[in-house]
Order: sequence, then C-alpha cells, then structure tokens
Amino acid sequence: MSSSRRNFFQEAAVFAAGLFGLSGRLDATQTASTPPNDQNPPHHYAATKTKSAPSHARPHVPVITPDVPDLPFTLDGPIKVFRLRAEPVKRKIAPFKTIDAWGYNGSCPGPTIQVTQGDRVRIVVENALPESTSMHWHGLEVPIEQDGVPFISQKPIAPGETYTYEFTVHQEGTFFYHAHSAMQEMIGLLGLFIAHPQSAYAPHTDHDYAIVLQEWAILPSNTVPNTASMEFNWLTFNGLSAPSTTPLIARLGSRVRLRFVNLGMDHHPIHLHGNQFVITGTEGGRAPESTWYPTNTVLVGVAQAKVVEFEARYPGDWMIHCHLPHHMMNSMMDLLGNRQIQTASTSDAKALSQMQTLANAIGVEHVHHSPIARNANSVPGFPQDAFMEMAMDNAEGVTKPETHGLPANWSAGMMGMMTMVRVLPDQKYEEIQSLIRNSQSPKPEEHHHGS
Ligand SMILES: [Cu+2]
Repeated sequence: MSSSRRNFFQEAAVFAAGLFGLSGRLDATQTASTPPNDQNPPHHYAATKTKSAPSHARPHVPVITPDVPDLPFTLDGPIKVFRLRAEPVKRKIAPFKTIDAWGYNGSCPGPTIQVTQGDRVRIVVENALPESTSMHWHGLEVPIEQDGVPFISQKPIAPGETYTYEFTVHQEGTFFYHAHSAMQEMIGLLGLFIAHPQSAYAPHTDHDYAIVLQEWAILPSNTVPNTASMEFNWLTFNGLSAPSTTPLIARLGSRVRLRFVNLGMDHHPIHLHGNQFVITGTEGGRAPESTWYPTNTVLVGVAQAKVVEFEARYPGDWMIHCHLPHHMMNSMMDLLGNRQIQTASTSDAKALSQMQTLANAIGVEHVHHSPIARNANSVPGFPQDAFMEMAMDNAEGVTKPETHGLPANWSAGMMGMMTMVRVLPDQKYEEIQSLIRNSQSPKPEEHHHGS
C-alpha cells in the first residue's frame, strides 16, 4: 500500500473515531504503546521525551471524565446536535455530604462534550432553572451572536425556554462551557468542551483524563452552597471529594494525558506524586513541544485549562492533588463540634469521641489508625492530624472497580481535591478493566446454584 493511501485510511479512522468513538472507556489493549525499554530509567527525568511519531500515526483516544458522563449527540446532516438542560442537581460529593447544586442533564459538572476540530455543532440549551440563564463557550472563537452573554449578545434564556447555539469549531484543545453569570458558575453550571485535533497529537497518548476543579462553601447541616462566600470548605474533582473520586487507571508503560480545568475562586497547584510531567497545552490549545519542560506541579489558574502528559513508568498508586493544605481535607464540622475551629489542645479522649460521633453518623467503624506518643496530651498544638483519619473504604460511592486492590484503609489518606493515578502492570490493569466492563454491562439475572 502506498504511503499516501495508508495516510488516507489512517485519517479516515481518525474521522470515524471522532464521530462515533466518544463513549465508553478506554481499553488500551489495542492502543497501548510499547513499554519503555530502558531497564533503569533515571527517576529525575521520567518526563516524557519520547521520539515523536508522525502526527497521524494513530487516532486519538477519547477523553474520559471520571464520575461525569459524556454528552451524546445526534446528527443533522453533517451537524452534531447536542442537548443540554440546565437544572438543579443533587450531588453526593462525599459519603457523608450531599449538596444541592445546579448542573446540566442531571450532572454537576455538566456532561463532557467531545468534538473534532472542524465540526459544525448545534447545542440546544433548555432552561429548567427557576431563573434566567445563558451559555458561554469559554475559549472558543465563535461569532458574537453565539458568545452567550446576556444583554450583550443575546436575550437571557428565561425559565422554560430553549436557546439554540450553532457554530463551527475550528480550534483544538481543552475548552469549557458555562453560564455567563458569576453566581451560577459557582453553583455548578459548567462542563468540559473537548475539541480533538484533526490530526492526532504527537507523541501518541494511551490514556486521556479530564478533571474539573471546583470549590464550595456549605455551612454545617446545609446542602445549598453559599455562592457569595469566600470561605470554601468543600473542594471537588469532577464534583466529588476524595475518597469518592474515582482513581485514574493507567497501564504500565503507557503515555498519560491529564487535563485540568478551573472555574472557581481559587487557583489550584495540582501535584502528581512520583512522576515528572510536561505541560503540553493550555486553554489556548496545544503548546509547541519546544516549550515543554519537566515539572510535577502545575498551577491551574481561574478560567484556565492546563494539560500535562507523562510516561507511566513506575508501577504504583500515585496521588494527584491540589497542594493547598486546606484543599486537601474535607469539612467534618457538621459533626465534629469544636474540633476544627479551635487550635487549643484537646484531649485524646475528647478527639476520639468526636471522631466516633462522625463515624456513627455515616455507618463507618472508626479505627484509630496512627499511633500517638504517650505524652501527646501535654504537647501544645496536639492534636493536628491525629484521629482525623477516617477510613471509608467500603462506604457507598467509594468502593468501585477502580479502587479494587488498594491497601486497607487507603481512603483514610484521601480528602478534598485528591485522586490517584494507578499505574498497573498488564495483569492488574486487565483485571480492573474487566471489573469496569462488568459493572457497566447490565447485570444478568442471578442464579446461584449450590455446587
Ligand atoms: Cu486547591
């Protein structure tokens, strides 16, 4: 086959994947790259200089947004038609906290839109909120009539009304959509808008994950976020606080892309353990390879997207988290009384009884996981982290295929804006992919026989 003919088929494959290949989880069986063959990679330079393959050697893999669905589309001729319904959404952000947010199609953040550069899209926005709304396509170069700013480029979308946007996506990159009013953004009206490039990025990436960063101010015993507050006590990845966040699964030897989007009040320095990465893109699209440099923390500013890539060379369960200390915890004030709002010493007995109160409330057995010193009660400042570790491995929303095989009490170390990338050798990787597939397929009627 001549090389031009081969290119034609490869580009056709990219096109088809862009049209129809957007749902479902990645099974990297067909796409995983050969593991790096250097036996002893230097740990300080894990970051990713592989030889660049020709840019359309292999089609891109779909983006997976853990804990957030993809938005399906229908075709009207060549136009991809999407439907978004703005509505109130209940979201269980942690095993012991459910909030009343607003979102789209039952999800907060809203479902992820995936298109291919060059696509013509039509997005029908239905307003099922009790007030007017609007929709802005953040970072996309669209005609002013499609810009979504109430009173400037359109009338507000009244409750019960629908409004239709239509434009051609000529860019590639990580974008998002959001209502164009500050309070509605803060109560959750946003979602990802991924534009895949017409020719796949080089080097080829085997896994592509996206995470929306949000913060919430929710008083104890309340469910409605206070969108006027600057005191945030709940921090989420894709609308969930750890340990409810679903770990990202990667095959050992694969190349992983992570996309972070921030539409809150704080900037978030996102840190990856045990691996270096390179920043390969922003909200403006792909960055030239000459600008990539090794790092392990990326500051995701408000209204920005940051895209990073790394070679998953080291097996293990590697944390990914915002490194602002107050963003690495959950608010237990609902149940903990004075524990979090005082800095004066308390006794171990009192602290333990507070934790037991919380554990009882969510049906978890509180275990005193970390040892303390015999003289702890006499040391000013004690306790800080002591007794705060709450293992919830088996709580609803925490146990799932992606957490299979983690060490006991793993969830005690997971709070706030936190998840992990689990870099797994082939056998463990396949095992978890199989569990994921089984959990997604409809359950057959159970017939248990004695034998
Ligand atoms: Cu943060």
